Amino acid sequence: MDIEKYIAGKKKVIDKALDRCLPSEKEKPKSIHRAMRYAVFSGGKRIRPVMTIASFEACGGKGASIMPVACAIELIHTYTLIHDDLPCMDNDDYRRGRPSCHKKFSEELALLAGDALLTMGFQLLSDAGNLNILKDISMAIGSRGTIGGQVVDMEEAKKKKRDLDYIAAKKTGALFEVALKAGCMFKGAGKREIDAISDFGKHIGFTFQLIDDLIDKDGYVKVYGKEHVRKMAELLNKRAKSHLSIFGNKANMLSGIADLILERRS
Ligand code: GRG
Repeated sequence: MDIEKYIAGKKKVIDKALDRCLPSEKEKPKSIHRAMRYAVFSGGKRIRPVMTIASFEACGGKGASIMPVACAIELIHTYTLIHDDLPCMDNDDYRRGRPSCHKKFSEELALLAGDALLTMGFQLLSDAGNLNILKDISMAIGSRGTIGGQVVDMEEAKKKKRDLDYIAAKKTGALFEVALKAGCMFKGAGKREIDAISDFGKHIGFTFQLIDDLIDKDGYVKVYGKEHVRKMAELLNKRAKSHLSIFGNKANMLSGIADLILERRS
């Protein structure tokens, strides 16, 4: 199947599932439910939950049982974006071309909407009923994962020499890796498959960050220059895909996603 069609199809299914699990805007307290929905339905690519589903399928999984895990990953991702935009963090007025959550609502509501999405992510993970996944996701997004990456990014923002590898691995890479690993674990795959998917995740998480830096002319691009960073991304893409060989054709969609990440221009 064509990769773009595959992603568009999965995105529709994910959006429907997210719509079903989020409280209605009419439910009390309406303000926070509006803020949560505003942040979730604002044009995100859904690349992480698509990868969760694609890794579940690469391990032989079929059907909708993976959806709570996929939705949890997207809700957690959305929480990080809301909090990242807050005045005390990056202070961004816009996200995905629209006013950021705190600009549209208020700082207090945006903070709480982020907290509520994170909490709902864990609620969905408990629905999925796999304690190992719950533990891995908790570790990936805590102070040794995305939050740790955010802290180092924040503290080193003005320094000349920043630990870009740590920031990329934790702030961006950890959620990519665990999104992929969770799909595999949910199918009950063995250690060999889980390790291969994790290695794939590490490499494409890093590629995603390099491409993001190329788009923003920031981070690695400031240190190494455009051409070198593009070459690094191409190499990482190849290495990422080499970890998929044990899955044969079943990993075609994951491989296609890796290529799309490399080709992203905006
Ligand atoms: C816990 C406050 C807090 C932050 C955690 C992940 C993170 C750290 C902050 C997010 C901000 C950021 C720019 C991270 C780098 C990764 C990245 C480019 C995220 C955007 O991901 P896309 O492009 O987003 O997949 P969409 O809009 O498609 O959902």
